Amino acid sequence: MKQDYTLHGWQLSYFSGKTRGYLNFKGLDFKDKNVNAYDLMYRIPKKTGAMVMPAIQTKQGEWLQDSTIIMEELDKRHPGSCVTPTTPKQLMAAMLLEAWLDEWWIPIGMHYRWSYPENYSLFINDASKGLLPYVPNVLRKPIAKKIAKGLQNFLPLAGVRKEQFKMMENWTEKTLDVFESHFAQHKFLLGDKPCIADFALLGPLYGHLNRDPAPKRDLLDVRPNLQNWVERCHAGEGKQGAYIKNDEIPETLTPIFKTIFEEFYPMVDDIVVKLKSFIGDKDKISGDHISRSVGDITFPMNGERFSRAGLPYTVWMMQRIKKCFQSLSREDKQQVDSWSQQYGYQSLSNQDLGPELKRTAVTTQLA
Ligand SMILES: N[C@@H](CCC(=O)N[C@@H](CS)C(=O)NCC(=O)O)C(=O)O
Repeated sequence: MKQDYTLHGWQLSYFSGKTRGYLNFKGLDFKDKNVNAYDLMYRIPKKTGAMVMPAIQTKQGEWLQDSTIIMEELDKRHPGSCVTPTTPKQLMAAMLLEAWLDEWWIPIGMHYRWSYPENYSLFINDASKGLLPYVPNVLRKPIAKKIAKGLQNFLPLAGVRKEQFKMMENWTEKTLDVFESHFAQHKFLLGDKPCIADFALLGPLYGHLNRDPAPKRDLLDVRPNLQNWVERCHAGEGKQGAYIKNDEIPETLTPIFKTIFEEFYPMVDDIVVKLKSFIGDKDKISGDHISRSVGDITFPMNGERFSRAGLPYTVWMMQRIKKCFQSLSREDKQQVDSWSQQYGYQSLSNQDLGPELKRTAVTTQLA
């Protein structure tokens, strides 16, 4: 292996775009390798514990999986240009945005890809070339079509249900307008330099909304500030920049944090309720495996109610944020509290996040 790192991912994959943007920004020596069938079905599961992308392989033969952990770990190994803010409000804001962008937006990305058949041929082409690079098209395309069908079977679980299409589209247009106005004034989410949340925003926007033909035309081509941000963030720009001074959070993001506290928090609360009843009164012990989904959850979306399967993984992400909040000094906690109180949220430490969870690839266990 010539490069320090290999990114195993696809252009069309949500979390690969997030990770690639980060690697570009850090200026790390990496090879961008399309995941092939052997890596996806054999090597990645063996090395990381799940059939998932992206995964990073180091020159020394170590494997890292999970975009959040990849950024955390590589920032430790390469401390120049760290992407986690160090001031309390910006730190918590960036972590919350990341969790929301990783978890809430998945149905949005999937809906705009799979509910519009004009997107399918790009997927089939990319997936067939990626999986079976040396096999002729006539043989590999039917295989990619099968994979597409398999992925579509998961749509209802993710909340991509016909009766919710309009709700998701209204919500998305409104939210993208907020980002469009934000990027008319700022280069990145928290100033002139990207943070973990910028890379997380590449998740839904790079591989899905600005690449699949239907959403690209209808949503991104008409929002040039947002589209320019996708390009510069994925290209790794902003190395010379800095976050906004005095730990300020830009006002243009106020509607986004309103959404996080009024919609995403109730989503997490409902997963915790389902998680607790999943665990029940039985004597569970540390290491017990939790199923990937704990059943359907319902929460507010733009004044309506949205349903999808609830994933304990989301709770693990929020527990990680709560631990970080709890490790702040008293003064720093107060700063963050006075910020979240503006959204009616007394303190980030107030949220009941149930029993402590440990991540195992894409699922969780009791800690
Ligand atoms: N939390 C993981 C999520 C990775 C993920 O969901 N990747 C998708 C492709 S973009 C995948 O491979 N999904 C298969 C699965 O989750 O079983 C990360 O941040 O890397």
